[in-house]
Amino acid sequence: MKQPCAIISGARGQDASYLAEILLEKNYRVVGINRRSSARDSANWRIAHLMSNPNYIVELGDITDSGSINRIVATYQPDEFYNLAAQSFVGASWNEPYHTLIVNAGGVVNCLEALRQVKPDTKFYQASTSELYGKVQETPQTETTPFYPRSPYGFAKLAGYWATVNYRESYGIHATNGILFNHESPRRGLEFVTRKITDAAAKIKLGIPTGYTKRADELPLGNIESKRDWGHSRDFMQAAWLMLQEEVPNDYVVATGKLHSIRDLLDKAFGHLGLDWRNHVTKDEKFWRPAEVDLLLGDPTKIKKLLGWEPSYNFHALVVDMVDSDLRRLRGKA
Ligand code: NAP
Ligand code: G4F
Repeated sequence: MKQPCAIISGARGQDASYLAEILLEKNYRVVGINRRSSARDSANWRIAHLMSNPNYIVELGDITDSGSINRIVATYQPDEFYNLAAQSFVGASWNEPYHTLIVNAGGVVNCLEALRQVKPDTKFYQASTSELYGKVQETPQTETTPFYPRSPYGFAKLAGYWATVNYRESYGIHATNGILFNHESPRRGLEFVTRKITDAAAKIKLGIPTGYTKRADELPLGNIESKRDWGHSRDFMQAAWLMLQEEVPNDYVVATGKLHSIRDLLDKAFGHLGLDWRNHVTKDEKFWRPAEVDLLLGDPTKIKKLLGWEPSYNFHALVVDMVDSDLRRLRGKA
């Protein structure tokens, strides 16, 4: 049997690192696309362990540069293309709205065009998001819930979502949207609230300054009233792979179906280390957003029924995994 080949854009990101592991375990040839970074070695920390695998190749490319994507598709003739590249931080999207639009919408069109022109039978996965629901119109959110994005990140991703549907309907491309709710892991970026909390809790436990203010044990946060449906990145990338194994392209919500507040997260993370977060958390306007998404809760019935997907991590296991991992990483620095 011919060895399958998959391209993953945004290869050094959280999700791409887990997806590459999943595909390599299935004997794929994996081509990761990374944009140039002047800090290449430190930027590649999530995929450093994959670099010596002969089935893992890294190519320099940027999804806003159509020439680079066309070249990579033409060279590798992939069976599957996972577009995970994005300006993925909602908070930053108000500071860089145009850049966010170009990457999160224009970049999707570049990937789809490359496939249409060069390899139209490639199966395409678009990393869509629960941020499309924004100011939610019903709860829980399903594949048919109307969208109401609340940020430049959200409205750019909305265009990416519809570009994916449009290339499916216009050209018959096997193009699928995974509408993924928040998913985290020990590899999550430190700017996202989950990892910001688990990292700070571990630092406080070990007596290492959190680094936010002059007070060594302070954790400044924004709106801690918001609620999310948090799962694990590895489980969610398993769902992405399952979607592209289907004959017919489709759009799927991926979520745990369980709602938790940031207060629950603080209780769990600090509590796991015998700490009380109320002694450390302060409010800082800087971390508030011009428009907030108060609540996101997904209904994963469709993917469970049609693809048999089940998450293996619950909220407790996810938070404990993240806190323990931060503790292990930081112990050498205490
Ligand atoms: P992440 O860790 O921020 O990874 C995104 C990657 O995209 C980064 O490595 C980044 O490169 C790369 N990138 C940014 N602009 C690029 C460009 N123009 N060309 C090529 N690469 C570019 O995010 P993630 O959590 O793994 O998320 C993966 C995807 O899923 C994103 O599209 C995100 O919007 C979407 N999503 C995530 C979640 C979630 O909860 N994690 C939920 C729904 C949807 P640098 O390392 O150079 O910055
Ligand atoms: O962790 P967050 O930054 O994630 P957010 O905005 O939900 O976005 C993530 O999930 C989306 C899927 O729904 C993805 F599409 C997106 O790419 C990203 O992965 O913020 C979560 C909540 C927000 O309500 C925010 O206002 O936490 C609140 N929050 C409160 N204090 C904070 C902070 N968020 C951050 N990042 N930092 C704070 O200090």
